[in-house]
Amino acid sequence: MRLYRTQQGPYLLNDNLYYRIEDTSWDALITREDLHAFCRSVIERGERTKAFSYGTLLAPIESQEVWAAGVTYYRSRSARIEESKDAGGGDFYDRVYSATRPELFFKATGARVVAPNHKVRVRSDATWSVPEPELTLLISPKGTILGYTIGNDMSSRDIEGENPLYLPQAKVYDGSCALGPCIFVDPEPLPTATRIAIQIVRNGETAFSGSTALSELKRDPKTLVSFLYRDNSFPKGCFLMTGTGIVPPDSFTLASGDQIRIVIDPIGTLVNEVA
Ligand code: DO4
Ligand code: MG
Repeated sequence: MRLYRTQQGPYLLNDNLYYRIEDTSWDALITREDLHAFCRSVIERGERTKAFSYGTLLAPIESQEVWAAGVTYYRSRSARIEESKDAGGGDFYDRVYSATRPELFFKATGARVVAPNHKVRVRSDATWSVPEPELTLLISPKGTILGYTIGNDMSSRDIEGENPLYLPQAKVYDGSCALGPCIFVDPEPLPTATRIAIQIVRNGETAFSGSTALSELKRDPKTLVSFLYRDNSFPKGCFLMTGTGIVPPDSFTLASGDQIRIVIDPIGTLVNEVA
């Protein structure tokens, strides 16, 4: 079951059939502890509707915060050790990869999140920018994983590589976070065979493509949530990006007009262009 936030309100899609969800705010809907059972009850009522127009799609977030986990894949650890080599910061990435406590950082508020088919940005003072395709958890106020969406944790590698203390500037700026296209509502963990794939299209041709699988994710999503919710309350729930396992080669940097396509079955495809 997939929940879409549109300009006309929330829609549920199941088995190619659409259902309109009336009389609820997005916040109230996606923070329901019984979200899965509620969506089932909408389907059982059987009041189908026409498909919504994909042009009216909004990011699937309202008042929630977006947080992100880092260095949760070996590829992210190696790329970061390499990019921070000249600054002598490499050891921290190796240590956090194997430490019990994960790296968690604040990424965005709902109002800052870019919707599907809208433009993400690279920083004007960065020279080396990449997208980070990440499985993203929707977590209830009580800390239950209710569903999944696709996240793009846009990052400035030169700024982070210069000094790890610059991480917030490398990660948090206008247009640096995209989520969508929907919330895949499932109380069960996604299979470890689930693939995350990215394609970056420049002038009609693939400039970079790559993929990974959830089996490469070093941390259990539930453990990431338990650290995030330790001494931290989220009355409106929260989204947590689980880290990237795909980093383009060092010669690659994003350019204006690039189209970023991130696919995670069974969630869908998140498409954004670079402004
Ligand atoms: O350590 C810095 C950020 C890591 C990150 O965003 C990732 O691994 O996805
Ligand atoms: Mg990331």
